[in-house]
Order: sequence, then structure tokens, then C-alpha cells
Amino acid sequence: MIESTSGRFDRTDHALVIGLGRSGRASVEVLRARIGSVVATDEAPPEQLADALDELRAANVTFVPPSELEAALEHVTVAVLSPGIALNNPLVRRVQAAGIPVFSEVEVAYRLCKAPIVAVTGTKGKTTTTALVGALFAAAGKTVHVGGNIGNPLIRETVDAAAGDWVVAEVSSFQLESIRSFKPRISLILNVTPDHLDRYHSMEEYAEAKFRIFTNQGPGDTFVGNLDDPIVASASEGQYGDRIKTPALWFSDEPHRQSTLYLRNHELIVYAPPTGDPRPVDILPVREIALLGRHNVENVMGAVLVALAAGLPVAAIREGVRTFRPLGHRLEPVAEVDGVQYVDDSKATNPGSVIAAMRAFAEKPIVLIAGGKAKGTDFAEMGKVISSRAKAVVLIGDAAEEIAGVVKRAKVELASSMEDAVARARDLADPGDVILLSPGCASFDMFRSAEHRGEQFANAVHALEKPVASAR
Ligand code: UMA
Ligand code: ADP
Repeated sequence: MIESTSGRFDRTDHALVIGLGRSGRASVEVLRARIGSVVATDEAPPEQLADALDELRAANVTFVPPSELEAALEHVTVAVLSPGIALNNPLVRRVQAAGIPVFSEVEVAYRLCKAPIVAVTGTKGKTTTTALVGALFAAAGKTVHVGGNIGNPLIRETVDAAAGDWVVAEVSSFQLESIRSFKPRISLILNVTPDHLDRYHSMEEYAEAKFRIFTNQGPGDTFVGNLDDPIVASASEGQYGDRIKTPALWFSDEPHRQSTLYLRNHELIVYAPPTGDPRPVDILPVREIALLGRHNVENVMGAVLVALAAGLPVAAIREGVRTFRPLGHRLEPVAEVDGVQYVDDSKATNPGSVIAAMRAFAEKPIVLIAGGKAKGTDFAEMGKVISSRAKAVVLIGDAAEEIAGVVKRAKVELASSMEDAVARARDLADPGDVILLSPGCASFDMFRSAEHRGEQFANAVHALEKPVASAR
């Protein structure tokens, strides 16, 4: 069968790249230089693909319209799938029906990679934690390549990595769906909370995709998990626990018997070495972390435990954590205007991250700006937290009415644009309050991306009367 000979990604392979976004275009670029041949397809109308088609022409790579797929498949030995395209997409089914194995770009990146890989997943906190893990390796003097769902495709990062380097990969459930042998040296799952339920039929199916991160790991590898997340912790025992074939290290808020990294009195991160000298090692006081909120303490603990598992020195880990700053659009202070603090958390695209953000400001009255394109998630829990912690909420986008329906106590207003939302929030706020953009939804109903949404928020804030410099 084709399957047994394909996937070496040498001159014997002929690849079909499916999807011409960032992932697909990087796959074309990397593969055309090293394998037999590459062709590419995409379901978007040609006018939306103008740039990609120009790039293909310049690289001498043929574009195959979906209507002409079957004829092109005769020469294809392997397909590389972009994460935004689901495995049950009819076009993907046609490729599989022709007996062609379909791998995610992350799988191909793994097969081309000489360096050990740290893979980070979770519903929320992936990008922050991936960047922090990269910073910890850099602080320890390692050559480190950071890529994946974070934005720069993994295949581009891994292809030039040397055996002595490290690769830190943010991997999404979408990317994990179509891995085959992807085997990180260290894997980390931060949390699994409701998200992407427009792609998965159930939370079980979504968690199953996340758990694929450790499926191929063996005795020389390590799995790191968050013991305080009920779904991740289900991998510590029973059906899922039996599937982990590698040492598992757990972190937790509390010094449980199972936790290798924990908080002492909720204020000090402590390491309990699982082997060798068992004396606990103080890592870092929580107050030295420059990121807001308990959720970021979890992210830091995940990153620290990965770094310890990789054998990085404690002094470098401490220094790396202390100097790490929040990434853009993640509880990012924008400005203080008339005594009101404006915070951009546009990357909060599911209800769980809004809840985490509201808890990070427990001390201050909050005027929340939320809404956007829902992803099949239930807003009931988010509604409860808004009702108990926000004094008012301004809602935008497709999901505005649905969210309005679950907010019982806070004042609710609907806005037609980001400018309108910021103006309304300003009228609802008093000095000392926080105006928090934390949407709990995707951005595509009104904006190009979550980043674009955050920029529009910042522009509207800076346009207010008498803006002053950043709150930090
Ligand atoms: N397309 C089809 N058919 C479809 C869907 C898409 O042909 O059914 C085509 C589109 O016309 C388009 C291309 O596929 O030309 C887009 O591919 P893509 O959606 O996979 O997007 P990329 O630009 O390749 O970006 C992907 C990730 N996108 C998704 O997973 C949706 C990026 O994560 C990632 O940064 C990038 O690869 C590099 O690795 C983004 C994301 O939203 C940030 N991820 C989700 C999240 O974080 O929640 C998982
Ligand atoms: P991801 O890459 O998984 O989307 P990010 O680090 O980009 O995660 O953070 C996205 C949003 O989720 C931000 O708004 C942030 O405030 C929130 N967030 C970050 N870490 C967590 C966490 N551990 N639990 C819940 N929400 C989180």
C-alpha cells in the first residue's frame, strides 16, 4: 500500500498540500525543496487566493482546483492538511478514499526534525506558556526554535533545527487530530475547557484530540499535566492513565501526594524532585511573576515543570520567569483614562478565559466588553461570573443576545461597533474601575482576527479625551 512507503519526505514522495493559509504555504515552501513534487489545493474562491496563487506560480508549484482533484491524486503519495480543515471535510475524505495518508503539518514537521520537541497544548494558555518555555530554554543558554499554533508554522521552525537544539511547539487539538507518529520528548496539557464545540461533537471528542499529544510518547519521554484541571487529571488514572506510557509529572495549587510542583501557602512555587535527593526546592515566590491572574500562575507552573524535566538549571528558570512579560492582547494594559484602567484581553476566545480574566481583577469593579462569534459553547457559567463580578457588560457581535440572556445581575447594553462599545463602557465606568475587553468568542463576525479586534479596542481607547500613557 502507498501508506507503507509514503511519509519519508524524500525524493520518493509526492505531496498534496491541502489549504493555503500560513500552515499550507509554509509546507509548500519547505517540501518543494526536498521531496519529489508538490501540488496544492484550497476550497476558497480563486479571488481570495490571489497572493497564495502568485506564490505557487513563483515556486513552480501546481494549484489543483478541488473539482480536478481526482486526476491529480494519481501521482500523490501523501497529503499535508492545514489545521483549519477538519478530517471529515468532504475534500479530505476524497483524498483518503484514494488511499492517500493525510498528515497534519505538525506530523510532517516532526518527521523532518532532528531536535527534541517540547509540545504544549491546552484550551487556554498555550501561547503564553509556549513563549515562556522558549524563554526559559533561552535563559539557560540553549538554542531554541519556537513555533506551531503560536503563529509561525512548526515546519519552518523544525526544518533547520540541529540535533543539539530544542524545538518548542504550541499544538492545537486541530493539529493533533491528524498526527500519526508525532512524539514529543516532553508534552504538556494545561487545561481542557469547553471550546471549538462547532468542530467537535462533544467534550469527550475534544479531550480525545488533546490527549493525542502523549499517545506516542515512551519511557524516555515525559508528560506534564495540570492536576487541578478535572479533565487533564482524568489522565492520571483509569482509562487515560493506562494510556500514558511515559513518566507523568503533575503540578497543582496544593502539595498533593502526586504533585511534583506545587504552591506552598498559595505564594511560593516549590519543586518536590521525583527522583534523587527528595528535599523540596523553592523555585520562586508568586509575587515575582509579572503576569496577572491565577491562571497565569498555572501557566508558569506548567512551563517551570517542563523546564525542570528538561534538566534546565533552577537559577536560569527563576531568571526566565522573573523577566517574562505578558504577550499582546492577553490581559494587556492599554491605558488609564480619567482614572479608569483599560485592558485588552482580546485573545480570550472562549468562556473559560473570560472567567479567568474576571477573577484576575477580583478587587476592582469591572465593566466588561464581550461577545463575537460563538463556537457552540455554553455561556451559562460565564454569565454567572459576569453577574457576580461585573457591574456592567457591553455586548457586541453575533452572540450578543445569547450572552445577554445569561447575565442576571449586571447592567447590559448592546453596541454596534468597537468604538460604540468603548464609548458606552466609558459612560458606565467610574474612576477606579477596569474596562476589560474579554470577548469569550471568536472575532470573525466583525474583525479579521483577535489581534485586529484588540487593535480596534486600543485605537478607540486612545481616541478618548485626554488619553495618558500606558498604565504600566
Ligand atoms: N480552507 C479550506 N477548507 C476549509 C477551511 C479552510 O480550503 O474547510 C482553506 C482556507 O481557504 C485558507 C486555508 O485553508 O486558505 C486556511 O488554513 P487554516 O485555517 O489552517 O489557517 P492557517 O492560516 O494555515 O493557520 C493555521 C492555524 N489556524 C487554525 O488552526 C484555524 C493557526 O492557528 C496557526 O497559527 C497557523 O496555522 C500556523 O501554525 C490560529 C488558530 O486560530 C491562531 N488556532 C486555533 C486556536 O488557537 O484556537 C486552533
Ligand atoms: P491560547 O494560545 O491557548 O489561546 P493564550 O496564552 O494566547 O492562550 O491566552 C489566550 C487567552 O486566554 C488570554 O485572554 C488569557 O488571558 C487567557 N488565558 C491564558 N491562560 C489561561 C489559563 N491557564 N486558563 C484560562 N484562561 C487563560
